[in-house]
Amino acid sequence: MKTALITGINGQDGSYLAELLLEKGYQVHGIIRRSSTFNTERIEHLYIESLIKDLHSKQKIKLHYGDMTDSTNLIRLIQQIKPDEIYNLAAQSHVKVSFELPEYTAETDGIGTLRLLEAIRICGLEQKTKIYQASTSELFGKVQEIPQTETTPFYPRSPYGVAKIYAFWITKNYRESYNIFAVNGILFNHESERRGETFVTRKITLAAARIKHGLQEKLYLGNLNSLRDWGYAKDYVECMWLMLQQDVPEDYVIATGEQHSVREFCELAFKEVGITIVWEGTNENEKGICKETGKILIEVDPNYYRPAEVETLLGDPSKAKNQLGWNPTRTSFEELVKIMVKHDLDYVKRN
Ligand code: NDP
Ligand code: GDR
Repeated sequence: MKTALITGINGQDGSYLAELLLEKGYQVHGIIRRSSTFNTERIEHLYIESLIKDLHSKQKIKLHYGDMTDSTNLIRLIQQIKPDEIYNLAAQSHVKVSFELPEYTAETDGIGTLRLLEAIRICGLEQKTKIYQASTSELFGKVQEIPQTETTPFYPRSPYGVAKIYAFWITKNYRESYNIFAVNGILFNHESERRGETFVTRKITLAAARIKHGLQEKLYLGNLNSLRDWGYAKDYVECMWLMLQQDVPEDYVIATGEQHSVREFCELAFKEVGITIVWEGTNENEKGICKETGKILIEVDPNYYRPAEVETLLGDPSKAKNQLGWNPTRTSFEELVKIMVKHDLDYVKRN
């Protein structure tokens, strides 16, 4: 039985990856942070299922308290677990918040990765433990080439992007210096019904559901023109695993190769709840109006603008397609929006 350690196991990606690895028969260890409220909602079902299924044998999922800012904790856990694979998904992952918390973001997202890599060395696991680093399309930032590939130059536009660029290079450097099987997955935006509620897609699908149920009046957004290459998180975690199953450690771009605007995402999400949005005005005065009732449902709030914006991202997943045999458009953009809205209509009703 292989053993995996997932940092950020209770996040969106961590929860899907834990499901996948359990299905594949792994013993899964996960790091969670101490919190004053419960923070394991996304993985509770796994924990309970694992307990029931394996009542008399070894429990397949184990959670440990930890933090990417605490080297002693990371070293101790890696020494105890001696994982075959580490998936480093823990991060302060909100780009806008990183402008408010630049130092903490650097500590967690940048130096945190170094701490894990050093822990592998300190424990003498260079030849045993493979490590996946959650790199991001935010590295491309102010894009230098369209579409973006593994060779496109980086130009990050936020403290988050800058912290992740350190993590990218230190991962590559430890691969080259110490022969550790360390890879970067340069993943473009991926969403799901488990997406954090302050990321734009989930904010929109939740608002559409609440407005439909009469629980919210309006949705306030920032940059509606922003273009993203959005995929489905459940499809993307499979690539993380595939990257660690290769003979040679390499970095890969994971994307759909399709681009849509925030505005388009709104139109589609509202259409799913039976509302047609028409737009009036420009820039800060732009409004999304319900065609059926004439009510203003979407307004721009400049508070959601970022000090520096990443205007457009579009990935070229050819390498992942050819080398990993991965299908980039398993879940289409339209299906993704449908899945999220359907979930949120039920979720809003239940809550
Ligand atoms: P989430 O924000 O949903 O999850 C992040 C996880 O990291 C949470 O479990 C969080 O714990 C944990 N975490 C945050 N800070 C620390 C810390 N100091 N120590 C330990 N754990 C910490 O992110 P996603 O699942 O969406 O993303 C996973 C990774 O992939 C992240 O590294 C992200 O930057 C990266 N990424 C994501 C993309 C996306 O579109 N989703 C695209 C490209 C890269 P808690 O619940 O306690 O906050
Ligand atoms: P992003 O995702 O910054 O790409 O980072 P987010 O959903 O936060 O923003 C996408 C785009 O939408 C614009 N936008 C808004 N964003 C938010 N959050 N809230 C709003 O109200 C709003 N209005 C418009 C943003 O300006 C932006 O252009 C995500 C994270 O998961 C990162 O961790 C990951 O690395 C990248 O995707 C790839």
